[in-house]
Formats: sequence, structure tokens, C-alpha cells
Amino acid sequence: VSGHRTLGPTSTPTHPLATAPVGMPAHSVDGFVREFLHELNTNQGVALSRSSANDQYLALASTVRNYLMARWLETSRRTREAKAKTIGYLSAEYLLGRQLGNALLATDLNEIAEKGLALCGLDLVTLRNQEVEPGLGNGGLGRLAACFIDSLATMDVPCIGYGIRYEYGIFRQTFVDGRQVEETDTWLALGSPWEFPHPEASVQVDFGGHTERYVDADGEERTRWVPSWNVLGVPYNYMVPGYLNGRVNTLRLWSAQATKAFDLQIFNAGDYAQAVRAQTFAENISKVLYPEDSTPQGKELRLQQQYFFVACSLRDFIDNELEEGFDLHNLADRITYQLNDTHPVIAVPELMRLLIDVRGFSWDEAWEVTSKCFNYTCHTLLPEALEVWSTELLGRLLPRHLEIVYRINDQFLAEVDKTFPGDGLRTRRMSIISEYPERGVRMAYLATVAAGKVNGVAALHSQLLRDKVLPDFSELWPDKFTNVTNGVTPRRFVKLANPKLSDLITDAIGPGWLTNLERLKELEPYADDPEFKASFAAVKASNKQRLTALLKTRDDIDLPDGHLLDVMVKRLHEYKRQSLKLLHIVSLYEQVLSGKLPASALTPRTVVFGAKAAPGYRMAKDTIHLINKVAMKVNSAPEVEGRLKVAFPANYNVTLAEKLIPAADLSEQISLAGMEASGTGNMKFALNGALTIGTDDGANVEIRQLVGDKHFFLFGMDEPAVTELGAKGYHPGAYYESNPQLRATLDLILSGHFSDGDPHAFDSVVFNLLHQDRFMALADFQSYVDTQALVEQRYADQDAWTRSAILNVARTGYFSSDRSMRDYLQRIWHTSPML
Ligand code: B1N
Repeated sequence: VSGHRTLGPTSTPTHPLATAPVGMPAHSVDGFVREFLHELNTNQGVALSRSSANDQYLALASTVRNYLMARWLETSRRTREAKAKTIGYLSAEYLLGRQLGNALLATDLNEIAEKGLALCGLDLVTLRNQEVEPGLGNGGLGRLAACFIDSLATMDVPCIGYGIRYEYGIFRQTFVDGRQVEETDTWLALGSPWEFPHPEASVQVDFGGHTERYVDADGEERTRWVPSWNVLGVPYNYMVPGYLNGRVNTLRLWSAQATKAFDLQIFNAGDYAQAVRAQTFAENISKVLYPEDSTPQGKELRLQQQYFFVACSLRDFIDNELEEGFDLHNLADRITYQLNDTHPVIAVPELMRLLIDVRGFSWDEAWEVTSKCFNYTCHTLLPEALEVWSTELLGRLLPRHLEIVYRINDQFLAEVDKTFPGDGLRTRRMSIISEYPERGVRMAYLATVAAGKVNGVAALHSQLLRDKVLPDFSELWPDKFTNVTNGVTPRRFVKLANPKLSDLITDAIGPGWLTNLERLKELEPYADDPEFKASFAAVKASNKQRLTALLKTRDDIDLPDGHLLDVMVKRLHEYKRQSLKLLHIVSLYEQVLSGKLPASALTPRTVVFGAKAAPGYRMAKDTIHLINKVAMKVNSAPEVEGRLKVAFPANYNVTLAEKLIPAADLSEQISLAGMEASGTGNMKFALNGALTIGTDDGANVEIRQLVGDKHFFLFGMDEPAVTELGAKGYHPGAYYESNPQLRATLDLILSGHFSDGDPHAFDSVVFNLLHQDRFMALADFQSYVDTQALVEQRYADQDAWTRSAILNVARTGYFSSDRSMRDYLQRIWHTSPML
């Protein structure tokens, strides 16, 4: 299975169709109906009259797929022929969301499909709702990868996204008595019409064993890796269609399988059960996505996953995408790998190994190539999120790679010593190898040493990355560091998620903005146009109704009419401070309950939470429990009836985001300043006309600069203030003592009011806030509730609010992931779209 596959016909084709350019089916309702019924009959093997909704969905998916197929084949032919430079996006996560709607949009087939299906007595929306989204990511990092590959395809840039085909994606969240319970995500159970497996192109990946020195035929001393076990990587290809431009790039996800050799060896020895176990062992590698966002655990299987997909991906490009005989000294002319955080960084020693041990390069030649092929994006500042692999584990799983890392480190530290002679402290600080608490490989340092460019994901984050995480590196190589602020694809998060707003925008400024989002600026004058404002408000109201209907059927949640819709959706993490939002809710409730405030003084408000907690993250799970318990109490309290509601639909995912975000009035972006690298939900909300209440953190900083202070609710400490408070000693208890409203709020939770009289039910969350509060929620409490009062004042003037909402849309076109991709192309990849 290794090396070049035999491709193409074995003798010269004579049929005219065999050499003609691939055709494309015509766009007509009749043609569509014919193809749809054909797929239903031949693929699903059912008649329309006997078909299930799932059959119909699958038939529709393959019909649309067929329209894209000719373009896919043509794209790959054109790219090879042009020998164009490809972006190899290496990411352990892709949070794609549903595919059908996007494929219909990219092919302009939505109307035709709707009409054609209606002629068959079917409803497009119903069929779209059959799709189970592939949740192959945790949160922002995985969704960003999905947005980026969409933008590259739309901008006609050759890109292959490489990742893992997890059999089970992010867990399905349910609540039992308000506590999170995880269920496995069986996204493949009803069939997966968007993937194309290619078992014949499988790649073997080795693990374990030891290394040996030997002298080759030329008398050169060389090293060989003698691995002890291996698995097969089977590629599954997915289409990544550009928006109406005929380009279809590829996402290639790898699935692990046992190698035959491995199975047979054991089977021949007579132990069938053991052979099956071997298969299970191998297939475990791509079995399940690790559900940790921002706080990876150093688990062996995770390292196996990382090496598995990266080894497959490098081999795939070198063996199958490049023409035979290509001189690998020039590899950087044909591919640039983007490392999406440190998860794929093992690719660096893997490319070195391929070039040296397999291709016979010298160390220096190999480093010359490798150091031109990689760039590294860092997505965090949290120290516990920086991956360090113990040398014990790495040496056991990948002994040759550990040797290579040691040598990279020796060579690097020699360079440091040359620049800063005798500065032993500095060399120790900068070493890729850490010594405490155990000897380990700092993957972020390895990435930084190997990368041509290192970037953070928002201006503030990139600054802090230089100043606080990698200061020695930025001193040594100031030009290596750059920023590319994240973005989101407007195709999914404006056009698909908010069709009514999209129509309104097109009515005002004409078409074309969806691929040139800065054109939203042309909406600015409409912020003072009464007719436009009325239409804009009507779109928001209609999106709220759509959400109300969805939450009723999906979660049996009743959303009241006419409320300020206040939304906080993101992974549950202490640094994001869902607990601060909760304190605000309890504070409002407490003031009414204790008679300090008449209920009539509250602006009718519904707070919607959406958040998954990592299954092993106790504090996060306890916070979910507390939110649900507060929701139950508040929602049934007559004192705040009609004034305050809390909704927490379970299993927040991309599909729900597409309905929630367009309905929101207020976007909660309240992380402790300096902790959220960027955020991307913040961008989606602003683009859909929600106002932000937020700290001076991540991309919030840039959102506020663009929309203007008057149209953004800023609160809390900024990053220097946070650092200062931390340095002088932070004592959360002092805020409790000195702030009566905060005290009353926490005391109400401690009284057992939300836990059927049990005063200890939420000790973990409350005592953590009182005694530790690593993310300083209590310090920002007063500023937060004061700013929420400003929100209410502003919301009372609906006209002014709508004006601000329109200006948020008009001024945030910058956050298109098309712009992010342009920035990567110019500052990092040094390449351009195909002509
Ligand atoms: O990446 C997003 C940013 O917008 C967010 O601010 C940032 O928190 C997020 C280990 C991560 N950083 N690190 C991760 C995910 C999974 C995992 O196993 C870390 N995710 C982010 C996009 O830049």
C-alpha cells in the first residue's frame, strides 16, 4: 500500500467521453427531480412511496454531491497541472456543522432543490433537519479550521485539510437532574453521504520499537527505526466547495485500521480472540475525539492520534500528490503546512525522519527543507493548555522522533549560545526539553523553533504571546512573530444562519457582499433610515420566533415573547466566567425577592446558556449543575414571572448556534482579560446584529475598536490591571465583605435556596469563588452588573438599540475568515489564489 499507486487506464482510451473534460449536470428542476429519484432508487434501493426521511435526505445529499463531483475532479486536475503551492492545514479537529445546506448554497441549488422536492411532495427543510452534524471538534479551534477551509476554497486557493475521522465526535450532552451526562455521538450511524473512503490509498504508520545505527552502501553512518507495531491509515475524502466559484478542495480525514500482517501473525499462532483484540487496539486510535477544550490531558492515546494523522498526511502529499520524481529539496515550493496549535507538531520530527532516514538527506539538507515547510498558530495563553509530552512516553512510542527532537534542541541551543554567549539561564529557559516536573518536550517551543512564522489569533493575544509566553523567542527572532486575527465564514454564519438578514442586506447594497464582507460598510447610512430600521427589527423578531419554535420542539423550552435575549454560548470553562453571568442573574433575582427592587424595574430578559464541560472537569460540571438549578428556581418563581427567565438547552453545537446567534440581542463575552485568545462566537454575534457586553479581551478589543465605544458595552479590568492585581495579591473574600449585593447574592446560593434546602450542594463553586477565584469574577462583579444596567437603559430605547445593532453589522465585515485567509496568504504563506 505504500508508494505510488498505479493510476489511470492501462491502455490508451478510445471512447470519446473518456478523454473529454468532465461535464456537469444541468441546473433545472426537471433534471434535479430525475437525479434525485434515480439516487433514491439506485443508492437507497427504495421507491419514493416507501422511503423514509433518512432515505430522502441521503438521496438528496448524493444528488447535490453529484453536482459537485465534476468540479472536484476538475479542481484537482487543474491544481496538479499548475503545480500550484498547496496549503496543508494540519488540525486534530474540524467542527464542520451540517453539510447539506452549505453544499446547496455553494452550488446555487437551493431553489431548484426546494421546487424539485416539492414536486415530489417533500419539504427541503425537513430533509435538511435529518442531517446529524459531524462534531469532530470541541469548540472554537475546530470551528476555525472549518471556516478557514471554506474561505480558501471560496478564494480559489489550493488547500488540503488533514485531520482525523473520529468514529465518535464530541459527546452528546444531556441533563439529568440538572447535571451533565455524556452520551456517545454516533454521527455515522445512519450513513455518511459526504465521505469517500479510499482504502486502496491507505498508509502504514509505525509505532514503538527501537533505533539502530548502521553504515550504508556509501559508508555513511545512518540510523534506522525498527518499530514494533503499526496500523493502517485509511483516507476518507470530503468535498470543500467554494461559494459559487467551481472550486472544490479536499478535506482528508484518516481512519485507523489494523494492518493485515499484524492480524495474521497472531491469527496464525492460533489465537483468534487475540487477533480481534489487535484490531480493536488499532482502531481505537481514531475511535473518539478527546473532549478537552483548552486543557488537554497528556494521554498516550492522544499522542498516538497526533502522530497517526500527521504521519499519514505527510506521506500522502509526498507519495500521492506530488508527481513521481519530484525533488524533495524543493518541497516548500509545493506545500506549506499550517500547524493548528501544537497538536500536529510531531510533524516536524516526522518530516526530518522521512527526509533523512527514508530519502537519504543529510541533517542540514533536511533541516533546510523542514524549516521552510511549517508555520505555527498558537491558540492559547493558559499555561495548562501548552502541551508537554514526557520523554518517557515519546521515547517509548516514537524513539526515533525523540532522538531527532534532542538533536534539533542541541542545534537550537547552540544558536542561542552564539547569540547570547554564556547566558546559561537563558538557554535553560529556552530549551525544548523541560526538566520539571518530569523531563518532557515542550511542543510550543519545538513548533516555534521549526516554524517560519508563529502567529497568535487576535492582536492582544499575539502581543501577549510575544511578551509573556515566548518572550525569549521573540527577542531572538522578532520577525518570526506575527498576528492574524481570527474570522468566521459569512456563508455559514450570515447567509445560511440568517437568510432574512441576508436578503435585507442584498436589498440595500446589492449582491456580492458575501465574498467581500467589508462591503457591509455600505449599510452605515441605513442605520438612520426608519424603513430599514423597521425591517431590521422585524428580521430580529422573526429570528426569535424561529428560535422559540426550535427550542420548543428540541428541548421543550418555552421562550417568552418580547424579552431581551441575552446569550452566552461557548465551552464551559472557569476563565470564560459563566459563573459571573450566573451571579448577575442571581443578583437580579435576589433583589426582587428581598424587596430591594420591584419586579417591574427589571427589563424583561431571557438568558440563554449553551455549554459543554469536559467530562473530567469537576468545577465546570458543578457550574452547569448550578446554572440548571438556578434556572429551575427562577423560572418557576412568581416574583419574577414575566421578567426573568433562564434557558439552558442541552448539547450546544454548530447546528444550534446557527439558530441561536441570529436571534440574540446581547452577546456575552466576559472572560477575564488576557485569557481568551480570540473568541469567534463574539464575531458571529456582532455580524448578526447583537450588541456585545464584554471585557477588553481577545478579539473583543478589535470588535469594540471597529464598532465604536457607543455600540459596545465594555466592563471590567483590562489585562494590565489583572496582572497588577495578581501581583499585589488577589483576595476575593474582600469583595464579598465589602459589597453587600455580592454578599447577598452568594449568601442566597449558600442558603440552599436553589438546592431544595441543601446548603452544601454548591460549596465547590461558591467556595472556589470566595477563596480562590483564579479568574477574578468577584473583582469584576460590580463593574459587570453596573454595565448590565446600562444595557437595560439602552434597550429601553429600541430605536437607538436597533441603530447600534445595524452599525455592529455594518462595521464588522473585517471578521470574515476570507480576510483572515488573505492575511495568512500575505504574511505567512507567501502565496496567492490560483488564476
Ligand atoms: O481557539 C479559538 C479561539 O478563538 C479561542 O479563544 C481559544 O480558546 C480556542 C486543546 C484547544 N485554544 N486552545 C484550544 C482546543 C482543544 C484542545 O484539545 C486546546 N482551543 C482554543 C480559535 O483560535
